[in-house]
Amino acid sequence: MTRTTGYVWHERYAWHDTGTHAGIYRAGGYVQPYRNFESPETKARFASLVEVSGLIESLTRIAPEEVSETDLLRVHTAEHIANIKALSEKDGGDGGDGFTPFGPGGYDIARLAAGGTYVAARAVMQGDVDNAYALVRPPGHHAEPEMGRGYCLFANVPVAIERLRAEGLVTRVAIVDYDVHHGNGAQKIYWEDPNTLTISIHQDRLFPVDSGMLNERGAGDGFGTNINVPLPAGSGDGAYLSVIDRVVASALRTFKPDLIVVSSGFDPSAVDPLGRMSVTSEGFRGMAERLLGLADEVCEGRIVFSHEGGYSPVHTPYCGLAVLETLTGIRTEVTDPFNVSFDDSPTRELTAWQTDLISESAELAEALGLIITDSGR
Ligand code: 3YP
Ligand code: ZN
Repeated sequence: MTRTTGYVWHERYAWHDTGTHAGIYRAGGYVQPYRNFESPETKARFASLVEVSGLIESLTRIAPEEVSETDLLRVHTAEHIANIKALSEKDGGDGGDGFTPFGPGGYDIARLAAGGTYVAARAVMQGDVDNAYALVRPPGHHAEPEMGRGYCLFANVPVAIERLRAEGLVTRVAIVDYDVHHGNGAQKIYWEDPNTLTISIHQDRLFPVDSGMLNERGAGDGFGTNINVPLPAGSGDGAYLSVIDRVVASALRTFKPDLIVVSSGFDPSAVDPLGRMSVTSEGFRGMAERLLGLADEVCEGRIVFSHEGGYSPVHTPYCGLAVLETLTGIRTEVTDPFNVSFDDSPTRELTAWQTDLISESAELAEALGLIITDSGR
């Protein structure tokens, strides 16, 4: 089945300037200057492959627009917004944790990123397209109400969701985050919100090291609607697909959202410099297929992907294309050259120690059924 798929990309996303670093560290002394892992390359090369593969001809391009300060204020503090704005008007600076550099004009590009997620989600909710992918930069899933964190200035996904809510376009939303790092931003923002289900699949204690544990389940009316799946390092396609089948599927069927938003990070890739996981482009394709199937089941196919991390400039484009091919239902003639090195690798298979953790998460997803019934939500 082919579908109409919205696609957001803007050249200004590549102009977000993370400066001179050695990966994540500051250059200087014996640290030779290089670029930041979060450089334009990964995303710009993904956008290039979308063009060169020809898939662009089958996508519905959607132009992003900057969200306003009012939009940001639904999620962030006035102090945080003013701080980013002031730094952006001078030489740039850091988002708040020492790991979130940005250059002059970074405030506007970050608003264009949140706006990219917003226009993609709006197009899906209005039925202009069946589904959508927002290839935005900077990412958003670590940003918290009062500070930027881990390359993220503003919480793109929550800012988009809250604007849709303010416009009466959506009520119940599920966020599924498969970036290798914990989706601490959405967890914090929606901690007490019973109308937003937040699920994060990530490498156990990678970043932030002190969050993303199984026992973080939300509070008050939002108890039960936050589910963490902290997979052991080394998990591959088998583990991730099992998480979708055993945890995400069960939670989504119970929660019945109006819209699924995916925080799409390709840093679980087997060759990512920041993650220690082993997912191939076929693993990402399989996750996308399952997520689309679940969207068909619970919310008439309404699903939007918002790009987060992914730091292999050479592998990210193939992982991203596999997801976009799934969204459109069109297979291009592109093959991922990295697949050969993983085809027979045991790292792709589900192991017993991964299954133990997934079973614990699956219990939390099953518990959601009782919690929702008991509270009448
Ligand atoms: C590792 C240290 C600073 C940023 C962090 C990774 C950010 C990321 O990809 N989050 O999804
Ligand atoms: Zn990440």
